[in-house]
Amino acid sequence: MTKGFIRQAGLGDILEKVEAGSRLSADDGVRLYRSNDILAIGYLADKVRNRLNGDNTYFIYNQHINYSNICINLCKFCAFGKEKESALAYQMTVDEVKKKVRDRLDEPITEIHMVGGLHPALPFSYYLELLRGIKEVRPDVHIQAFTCVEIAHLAQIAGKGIAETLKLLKDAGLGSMPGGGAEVFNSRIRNLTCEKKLPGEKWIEVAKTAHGLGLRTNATMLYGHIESLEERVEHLLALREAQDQTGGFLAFIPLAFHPKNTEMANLAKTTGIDDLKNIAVARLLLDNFPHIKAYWVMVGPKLAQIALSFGADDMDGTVKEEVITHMAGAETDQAIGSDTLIRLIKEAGRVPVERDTLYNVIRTY
Ligand code: V47
Repeated sequence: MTKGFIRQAGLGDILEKVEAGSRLSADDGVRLYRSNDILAIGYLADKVRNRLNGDNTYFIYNQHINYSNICINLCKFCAFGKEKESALAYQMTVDEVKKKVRDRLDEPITEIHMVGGLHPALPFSYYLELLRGIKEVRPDVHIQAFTCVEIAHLAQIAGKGIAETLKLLKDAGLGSMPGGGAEVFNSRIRNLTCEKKLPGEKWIEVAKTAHGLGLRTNATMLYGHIESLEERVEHLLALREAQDQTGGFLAFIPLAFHPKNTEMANLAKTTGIDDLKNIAVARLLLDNFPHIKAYWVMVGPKLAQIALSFGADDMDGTVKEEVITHMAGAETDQAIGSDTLIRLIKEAGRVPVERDTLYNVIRTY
C-alpha cells in the first residue's frame, strides 16, 4: 500500500535505497526536490529520521549574543551586517557581553551561541577576552561561537594559521562552532550574492581543521534566493563528503532566506512546501549527519513542528534575542519558552529531550 503510493510518486527506487540503507545520488536529490509529492518525500525522510533518532526530538536552553554587526563583507542577502559608519552599527564591549550573560544567570541556560560580523578593527585579543569573560560569569556554559567565515577572518587579524587560531580560541573557552556562513558553496552563487565571503572550499577546510582539533561544528545552507536545485544538492553532497572524512559535524540546519531590508528584497519569501523539502532532502542526502534542525526562528514554530514528521529531530532552543533573521523581517518571536517547545514536540507525537550542545541528554519529558 505505502510502497504503491511512493511508486506512484515516481520515487519507488529511492524507497528501495532508503530501506536498504544505501546512499542517495545527486540525481536522486534533484528528483526529490523536483517532486511535488510532499507526503512521499516526508515518508522517506521520516524513515531515516526514525532509524537514526527514533522519536527523540532535541532542544536546548540557549542564549544568542551578537557582539557586533559591523561587517566588511556586506553580503546581498544579509540585513544584519552594517558598515562601521552606519547609524545602525554597534559593537559590544566585553563588559556588555558579560552583563548579558549575568542578566540570565537565573535561567538554566547551557549554551551561549555567539556570532558577529567581520569587524575591520577589533583586535584578536577582544575575541579571546569575550570567551574568557563569558566563562568567568558562567563557568559551566558551553560557548558555541564564530562561524568558519569568522574564524578565517580572526586568523587573518591574528596573523596566524587557522589551526593555531582555533587552538588559542579553544584554550580561551570556545567549545564548538555554529554552522553559519556556508550559504551556498557554489562559486556562481557566491559571486552573485556574497563575493567577498570566504569561498565554499575554504569554509569546508576551516570546518575540517576544527574537527581535527576536537571541535564539533554545525553546517547550514541558505536556500530560497537565486540558487538552483542542482546547486543545493551540490552543497549537501560537499558536506556529506566532508563528514565522511571527519565525522565532526553535529547538525545540519537549512536556513530559509528572509528578504526584507536586504539588497535582494525583491525576492519572495520561501513557501512552506520548500521549507519542508529542504528539511526532508537534507535528511535523505546527509545520511552521515546525526541531526537535522528545524530552526523555528526562520520557519516559524508551527512549520518546525510539522517538520518533525519530515526528517527533523531538533528544534534548536530558547534562543533569546535573535537578531540576524529579525533584521531581515522574521515574524517569529525573538525567544521561545521551553514549555512551548515541549508542547509542540509532544503534540507532534515525539519525545522532547533537553540536550546540551554535544547532544548529551539532560532530561527527557
Ligand atoms: O550565517 C543571513 C544566515 C546565518 C539571512 O549552527 C540569513 O546551530 C536568512 O547560522 N535570511 C546565521 N538567513 C544563523 C546561523 C544559525 C542559526 C541557528 C543555529 C545555528 C547552528 C546556526 O544566517 C548566517 C547566514 O547564513 N542569514 N542573512 C537572511 N536574510
